[in-house]
Amino acid sequence: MTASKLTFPIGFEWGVATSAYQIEGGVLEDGRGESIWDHFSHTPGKIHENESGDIACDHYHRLDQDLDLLHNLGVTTYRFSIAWPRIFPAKGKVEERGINFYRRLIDGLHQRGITPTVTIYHWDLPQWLQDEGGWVNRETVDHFVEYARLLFQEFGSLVPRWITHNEPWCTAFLGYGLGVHAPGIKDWGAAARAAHHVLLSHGLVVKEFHRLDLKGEIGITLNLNHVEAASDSDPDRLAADLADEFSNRWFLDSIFKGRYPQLLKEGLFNPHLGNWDFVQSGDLEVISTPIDFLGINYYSRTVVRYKEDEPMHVERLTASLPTTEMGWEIYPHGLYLLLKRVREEYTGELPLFITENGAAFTDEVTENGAKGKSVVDTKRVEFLHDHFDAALRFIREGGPLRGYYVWSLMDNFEWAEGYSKRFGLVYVDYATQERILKNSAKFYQRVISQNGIEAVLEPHA
Ligand code: IFM
Repeated sequence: MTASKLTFPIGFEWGVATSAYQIEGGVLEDGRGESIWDHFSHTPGKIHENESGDIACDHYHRLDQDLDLLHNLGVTTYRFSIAWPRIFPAKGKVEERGINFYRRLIDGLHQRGITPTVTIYHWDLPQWLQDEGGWVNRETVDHFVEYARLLFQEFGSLVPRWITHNEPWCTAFLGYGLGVHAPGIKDWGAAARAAHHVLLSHGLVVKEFHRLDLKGEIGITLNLNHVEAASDSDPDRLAADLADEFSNRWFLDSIFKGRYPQLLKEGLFNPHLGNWDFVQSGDLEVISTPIDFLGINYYSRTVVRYKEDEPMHVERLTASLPTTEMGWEIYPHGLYLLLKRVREEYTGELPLFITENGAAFTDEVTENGAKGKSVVDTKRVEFLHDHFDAALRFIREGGPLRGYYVWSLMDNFEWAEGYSKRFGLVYVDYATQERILKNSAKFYQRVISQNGIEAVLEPHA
């Protein structure tokens, strides 16, 4: 029996995503400067087993091989980020060799018929900027605009889709609030300030892009969460509202409505956030400069209940559904609900992209003699199938979802988790740098070539 097919619209874009620090390695090559992630990962005790991105997937030295890998997968677009410290290794210094690396990458994609999607900032702030306060310092905003302008001048005619920031929530709150990401600062006042400056830099770069009258499109990628209350009680619903403001509306309201959400302003999160004197007149108009698309990273849902003595009165429940290796609940329906909600409340007919979705599972390489090596990652195949299905439900209701980038092309440096979590479609043997296509990569090849999925996943897949 052949399962029936669920087909995506013609022209739907299929991609994979990576980021510079997570795959490139080559941290001392061609005049690259230090980033906050070099600094942080070299500080003992910050990263799982004190690992770092020094070598990562050695992508910097294996560019052609990895471009062929992308071609082999059949993706129509590739989302990667540019390492700011390769371009501006020191204050006022531009490094041509860094620019040349990305030119080779972009040209190599075009030669293989793959459309580049560039993330301008995926967390690797130059350390020289952190030494001046990083995102807490408003002047970093001007440096970001200068950096983006240079990228637009160099690559503006070659890159049709630009993403200003990847997951500003993580930049601000993991980096400056919880301190579990670089630069490792634990100060919620600083985190709120950093969040505002990241958003401001986003708006100014969008303006700059339009001022230069470039042909492509520009947007931002947010990590959004489907938040649910543990019960219908008023306190639990308030907790869900608070969690939603903190993880979603802080960014959605400011970008799409030009205001910060109400509960935040009423200070329900305080005293942790300090005061809001960093918001200057006109900032929110800049932040809400119209964009051409919204990128959404979706991984899981969050279920919360009210707890008086929790810092934000929000307690996150432990998982009740099966989880990935990250401990994140597997909840594909949340993707559908989230897309629907974002469209209804914020974006209307604005194009949407899933700029990241994927899963970490424990993978094992099997030797099959003459047939070579394989990785039977059935859980990842099921995960992707069910999330594609959820996306398709949204599209069938008229939802303007234009493309999907799976996280990630290959296993890589998973930030504080080091190399312990594997998100790739392609397995990386870090000892030899061998790349091995997992079954999920083969599944994705079929999805792309058929522009669709089977209605019910067949057991062999
Ligand atoms: O690896 C990260 C990526 O850098 C940003 N989004 C989430 C991924 C998985 O944690």
